[in-house]
Amino acid sequence: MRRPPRHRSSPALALVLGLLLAGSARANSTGILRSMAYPEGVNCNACHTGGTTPDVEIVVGDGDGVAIGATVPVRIRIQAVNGNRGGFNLLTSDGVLDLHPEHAVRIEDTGAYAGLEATHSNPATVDLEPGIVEFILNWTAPETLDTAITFSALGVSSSGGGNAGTAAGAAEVQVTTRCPRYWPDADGDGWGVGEEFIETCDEAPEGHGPNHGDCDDTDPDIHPGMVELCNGIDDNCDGEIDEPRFTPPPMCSTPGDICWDGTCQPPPGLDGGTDAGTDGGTDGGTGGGSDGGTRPDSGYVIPESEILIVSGGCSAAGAGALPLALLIGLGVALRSRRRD
Ligand code: HEC
Ligand SMILES: [Ca+2]
Ligand SMILES: [Ca+2]
Ligand SMILES: [Ca+2]
Repeated sequence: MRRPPRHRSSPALALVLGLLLAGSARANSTGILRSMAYPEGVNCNACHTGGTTPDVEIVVGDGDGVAIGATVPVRIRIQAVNGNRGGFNLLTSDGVLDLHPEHAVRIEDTGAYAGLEATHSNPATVDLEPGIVEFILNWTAPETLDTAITFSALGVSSSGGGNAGTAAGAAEVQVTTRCPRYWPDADGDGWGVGEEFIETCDEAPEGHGPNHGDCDDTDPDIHPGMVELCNGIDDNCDGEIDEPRFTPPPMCSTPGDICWDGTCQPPPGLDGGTDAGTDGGTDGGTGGGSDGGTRPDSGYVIPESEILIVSGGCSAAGAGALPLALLIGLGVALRSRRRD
């Protein structure tokens, strides 16, 4: 562990710094709270030195105001100028910060800053987007109309090597709360269509829903956030049909089965044929195949994008039946999706 830089300074300051370090040395890579670990006004750059200052961006919701009482994601985006890791501290003037399922962060839950301050619980890496270290948390807006709720963040860009050669940038945004919006919703599933909406703090207008982005406004079982079923239909409106195809439960109840052509079936190459081709197409393709089946050749390498987190893992029987390429693919996907 690297020590923070020495400061040529007064004994009083040295004492303060000494106390600080005693209290916060362990807290560094797991995040620092402004309210707790060091006095207000002390920036991350008191200890993070020698690096390039990153641009930091705070995005609250879709950036177009937040409905009173609504919960929206807050993203802290740090330019990865000193390496591919980073940390942050965020303070808001109102509402309540909370965890987002995609990211483990630390929310201050006691004292004057309870629910108003968050820090990283581990340095995050460049993940979602090249060149950007991003943290995601949730924020619930207050029930009052307010045009000036402040979010301010400090974001450190680092490389995994401690505090040397790192630096923090700062960002601040003002967020407005407004009345909820409602979109025309014919099937009554709460998800409307189109760009036009009604904004009102009164009751929801007839035939309108509080969300938008429905991709089939005639079927209440189809809308964003729906569980994707193996049925040849895009149930969750993400533009993809029957994803993730290669996840055993819950997509397919039989361990080892995959979703192919809208039904759960044994994985590629296991339809009783003899095709050992590698053309990635269906059996009978140009990989030397001739088994007449409808699934890919046994040598088909499953794209990583088609594999999502396997909750509960594969059963031994299922795993034994999977081609090597699929197992390697699963391992890669699991590792690349583990975030904190
Ligand atoms: C009192 C000194 C001090 C302050 C203030 C401080 N840090 Fe640190 N930080 C350190 C030290 C020392 C390390 C290296 C040891 C460690 O990893 O815990 C470190 C490590 C880190 C790391 C891991 C770096 C890496 O990639 O290895 C991150 C991220 C980080 N700090 C973020 C922050 C942020 C964000 C702030 C401001 C909100 C902050 N730190 C304020 C001393 C400090
Ligand atoms: Ca609808
Ligand atoms: Ca889908
Ligand atoms: Ca489906």
